[in-house]
Amino acid sequence: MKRYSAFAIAREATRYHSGWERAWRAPEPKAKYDAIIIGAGGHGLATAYYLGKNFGITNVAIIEKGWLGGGNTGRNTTIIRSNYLQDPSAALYEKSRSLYETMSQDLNYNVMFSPRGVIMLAQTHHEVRGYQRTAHANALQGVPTEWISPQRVKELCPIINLEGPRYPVLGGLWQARGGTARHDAVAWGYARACSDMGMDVIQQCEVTNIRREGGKVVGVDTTKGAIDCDKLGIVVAGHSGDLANMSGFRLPLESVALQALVSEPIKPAMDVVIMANTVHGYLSQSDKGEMVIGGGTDGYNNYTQRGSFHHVEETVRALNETFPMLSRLKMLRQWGGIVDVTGDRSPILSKTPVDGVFINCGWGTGGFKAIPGSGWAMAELMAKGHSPLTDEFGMERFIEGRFIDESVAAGVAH
Ligand code: FAD
Ligand code: PYC
Repeated sequence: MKRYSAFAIAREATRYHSGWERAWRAPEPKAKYDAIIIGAGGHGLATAYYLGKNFGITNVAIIEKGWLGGGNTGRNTTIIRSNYLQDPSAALYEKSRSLYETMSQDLNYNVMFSPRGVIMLAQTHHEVRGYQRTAHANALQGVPTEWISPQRVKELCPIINLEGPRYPVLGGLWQARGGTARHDAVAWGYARACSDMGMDVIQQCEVTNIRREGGKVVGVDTTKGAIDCDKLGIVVAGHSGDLANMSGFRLPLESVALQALVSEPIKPAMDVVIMANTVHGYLSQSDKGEMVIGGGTDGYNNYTQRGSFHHVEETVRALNETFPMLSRLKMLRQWGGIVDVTGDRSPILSKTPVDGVFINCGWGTGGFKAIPGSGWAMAELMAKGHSPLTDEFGMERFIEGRFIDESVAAGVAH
């Protein structure tokens, strides 16, 4: 595949952009692969990419029932940070954040990583204690974060109102190298790189059954026919429960909709990301100028990939106190994704009771930031049967009572 470069853009500009190749092939499935990944979201594609890049396993298919990146990966608000409390989480999320730093160069695809900084506001004394504790934990883990005063919050984000009548701003947890990236580009960049390594990204192909023989996986049935494999990775976020059912085991998670919305575009108003977890709202500004806004999950389990009016009202009402300028903006569009939430708000990267079947799920409301690190770790788990980054995240932790509690870090969304 030809490399993207400034030279290529100049060359194509002189010939009406007629020379660009397709970014990835659209193959029909082969009869058999060494490994199949179900789900062409960011986590599935990244898993396939690192199987090839780090372990030379390229006879791989990534099977997607819709279009690649059309699940939560293309619906999320793109906040990237690694300010988690527990050591195994910090290791995984910081690995991921650091891979984002060089992702555009590694994939030869501009994912628009923007380390503009993330503030998690403290608006109750409980949150002050929680975030100061996280800042201390991060210092021990080697993750650069900092507890900052209300005045520093105001310097970093002049449009904020520190003196809200109910929840004045008492400080914040600041991660200067956190930020955002372009969500579609992350999926597209990985898909292009996978296709370039000879992998098959098969879209519009739903997996309907997992075939097993003697407790071992032998293949999948799909809407494009049966496909055999030696190893299978299930990476389907909100549909993980369905795929686990097909494999004959159950998962300790719930599926629920998480919604977001954007305002009309305005001139640059803020150049950091702010999360206000007490009131359930968060905010950043996209490169197009839209204010990107989200709140908490729907209060009931559902598989709805769409927005609802009550959510707009609740979320914008919550944020208006702290960002009064929002009250003068028109909201443009809203949407939803189905997120997969575990009891300890930490993911599952695990072997399963079926030999050869591995599962990557439970990222809930916070898995975009984790895409490269999760793919890196999951590929190692699938290739070698073990990864230091996934050791603590096995599904057996829910039987053993060995939870990795990240309810404070997951914050706004649960
Ligand atoms: P997905 O991108 O959902 O991919 C799974 C794929 O599996 C889908 O494309 C689906 O079609 C496919 N699939 C399902 N069943 C089958 C089947 N039977 N056969 C074939 N394919 C199948 N995270 C952050 O870190 N920061 C944020 O700011 C953030 N904001 C969010 C805002 C919203 C509104 C939402 C919904 C989520 C947000 N998240 C955020 C969470 C993040 O989006 C997810 O954790 C992450 O994208 C999950 O990626 P994935 O690849 O596991 O899943
Ligand atoms: O995990 O940082 C996050 C997040 C922000 C909004 C939704 N998830």
